[in-house]
Amino acid sequence: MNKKKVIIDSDYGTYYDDAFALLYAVQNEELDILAVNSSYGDTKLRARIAKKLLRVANRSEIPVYAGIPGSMSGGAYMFGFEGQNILTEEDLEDPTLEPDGYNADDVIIEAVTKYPHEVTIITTGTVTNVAAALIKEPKVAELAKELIIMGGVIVPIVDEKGISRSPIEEYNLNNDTFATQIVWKSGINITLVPIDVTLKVPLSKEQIEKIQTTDTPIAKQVSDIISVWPEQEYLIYTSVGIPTEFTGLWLHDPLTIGVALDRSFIKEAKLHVDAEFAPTVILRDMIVRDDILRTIPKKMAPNMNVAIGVDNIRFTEEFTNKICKK
Ligand SMILES: [Ca+2]
Repeated sequence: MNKKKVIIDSDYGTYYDDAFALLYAVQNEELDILAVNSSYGDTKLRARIAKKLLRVANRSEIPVYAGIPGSMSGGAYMFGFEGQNILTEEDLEDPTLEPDGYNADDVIIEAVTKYPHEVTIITTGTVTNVAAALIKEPKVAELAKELIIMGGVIVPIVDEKGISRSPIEEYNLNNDTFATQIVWKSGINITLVPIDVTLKVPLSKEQIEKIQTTDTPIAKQVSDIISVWPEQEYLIYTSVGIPTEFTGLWLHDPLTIGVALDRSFIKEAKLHVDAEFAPTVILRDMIVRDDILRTIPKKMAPNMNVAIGVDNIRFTEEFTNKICKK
């Protein structure tokens, strides 16, 4: 089988879904995962989380590289619960869970140079490591097959209560605005999977139950992560000044893996998308506002592929089945 070569670059630990994405990826034999990179904030800790997840999945042969700590835009948030129900106290000291290297950006350059036009880079955190690779070696833009990004907001969505569930300032791109602009302008072949589309793929109650009643190491790990997510979500929202009840388990990051596997999961459009940022990196999620579109200049040529719809039932079923696969 001609496997699809991918690098998965992510901010493991903040939300549940990076872990879900990695565990979903390793359950797909058609993916050749060349490397797993960590991004944003404490990348050493995030790499350790990825190492542990790969150990749980019995895929410790996949190398994990810590990326640039913090962000290019200065500062980074850590919530303090990163790795909860993934890393034990012993895991924090385990030398076999140290990253395989601290040069995620070089790993990107090496992979696309070794396999020109074959490597799909998937980012489900900030694009810091990709930006660093592009600064060191601008040819990465031409040599990479594709960059699939979970991030951004194209069409804000408003729920039945009238609350905007798609943040005005989407987390991944906003957490490193400098890196985002480098990547945007590089000419690399981008497919953007924005949060307004990933908010259409929550796991259903039945799908969660199926995972919770499946007795495999991977399904059990996902269940353990699910069990602490309501309290983590509460902490995240209250830390940005918006108390909320538990809302859902969206497959934000796993959808990028789904797109790498099968593009028919999404409906796509070629759009010109620009990045708009607030003058501060303070999160201002959940502002009620439904009158904006993030796609701007009509007269400008498209600069990326954008997911504008998703086959949510087929994707969430596929995800659940793969997580529960023996
Ligand atoms: Ca993420």
